[in-house]
Amino acid sequence: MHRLFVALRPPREIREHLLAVMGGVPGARWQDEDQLHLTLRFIGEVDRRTAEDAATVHAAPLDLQLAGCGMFDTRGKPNAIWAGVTPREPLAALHRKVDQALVRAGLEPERRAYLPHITLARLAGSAGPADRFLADHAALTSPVFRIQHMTLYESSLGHGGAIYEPVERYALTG
Ligand code: 3AM
Repeated sequence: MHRLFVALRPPREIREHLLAVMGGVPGARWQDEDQLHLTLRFIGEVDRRTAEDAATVHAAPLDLQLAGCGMFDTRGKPNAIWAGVTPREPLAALHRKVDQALVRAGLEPERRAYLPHITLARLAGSAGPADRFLADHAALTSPVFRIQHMTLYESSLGHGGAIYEPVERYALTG
C-alpha cells in the first residue's frame, strides 16, 4: 500500500542532532536518519498528479528551530515521541496552503489540529515510560535552519517500519 504526504526534510546537522538525543526509552522504535521529516500534510492514497498539483504552492523559505519534545497518544496510550519545531505559525500557514490546494482538487479538508513536529520514536504498548526522556529534553533547541524545499513522500510498510521515499521536491521560492 502506498500513501503520499508532503513534508519538510531537516538538514543533515539537525538530523544528526536528533539522532544524538535518541535513547533511554525501553522498547521505543527510534526513527532512522532516512525517516526524519516534519509532515506538513498527510494526503493518503490519491493519484500522484493530484498530490503533485497540491504540493505546487507558492511559499517562502522557512527559518526554523527545534523546540522541546512531546508525546502523542491515542486514548491515553502514548504512541509517539516527537521534537517540536518553532515558529509554528508559518508552518501552520504552509499546512493550510497545501490543505486548500488538496480541497480544490476534491479531497476532504484536514480536520485534525496541526502541530508541527518531527517524530523521533514510535511506542508500542510494551514501551517503557518516556517521562524521563521528555524531562531531559524539554529544553531541546538548535541553531536556526533554513528550509528551501517541500518534499512529496511516498510511505510504504517495510519490515522495520515505514519506509518514506522522496518522490518529488518543490522549491520554496517566495
Ligand atoms: O510525521 P509523522 O510521523 O507524525 O503518522 C503518520 C506520519 O506522521 C501520518 O503521516 C505521516 C507520514 O506517514 N499519518 C498516517 N496516516 C495518517 C492519516 N490517516 C496520518 N496523518 C493523518 N491522517
